[in-house]
Amino acid sequence: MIRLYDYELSGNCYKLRLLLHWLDVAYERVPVNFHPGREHRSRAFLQDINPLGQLPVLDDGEFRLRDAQACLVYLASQYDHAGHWYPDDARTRGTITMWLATADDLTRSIAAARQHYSFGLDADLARCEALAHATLRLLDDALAETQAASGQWLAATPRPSIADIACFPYAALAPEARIDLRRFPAVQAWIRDLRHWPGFIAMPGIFDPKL
Ligand SMILES: N[C@@H](CCC(=O)N[C@@H](CS)C(=O)NCC(=O)O)C(=O)O
Repeated sequence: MIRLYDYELSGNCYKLRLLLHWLDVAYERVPVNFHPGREHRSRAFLQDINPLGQLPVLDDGEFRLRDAQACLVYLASQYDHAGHWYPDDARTRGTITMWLATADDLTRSIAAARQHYSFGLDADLARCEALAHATLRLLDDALAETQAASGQWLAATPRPSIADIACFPYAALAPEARIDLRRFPAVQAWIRDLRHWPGFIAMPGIFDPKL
């Protein structure tokens, strides 16, 4: 059985919960007391689970993987037999990988500022805000172009891909980092579309429109 080292409020952990749910793959959640326990920085966690002191971490039997984007690639490659989430086409995979890298800029900016406002952790807020705006601008321009061509998804796939899952949580959680999404209308439309994709599940701060 897959084990996910998980924290309910983490957008990076939520990416994996979303894909596992959409793939209908059973897994066990191993809750990590990120706040206030800071268990991810404990000696035991650093020694035995992830030397980077970060979540998520995924175990599939003996195989262990850290980094949400790496885990998305693994899960889609291993369990999505229809190939919907990580289509086997060179250009699409190149484009998806480009957005997987961009997802980390949303963690460095929006997640960091959100941790400051929610948990009181230190953050360089001016730097976070500048990087958040630059990254959301990149997303908004790309999505506006796709939407003008009647598409919806980041890698111009007919259905959402792991590129969308990787970038979605922290874009959607931007208001918790005091980033106003009204400047990014194409991003707002894409957030709405993903929330309406059949089988969507929520996390605190990102609501399920069906509920
Ligand atoms: N590149 C990593 C970043 C993961 C990351 O930063 N996760 C946050 C939780 S959302 C974390 O564990 N931060 C550790 C800390 O802030 O001490 C990934 O995508 O998984």
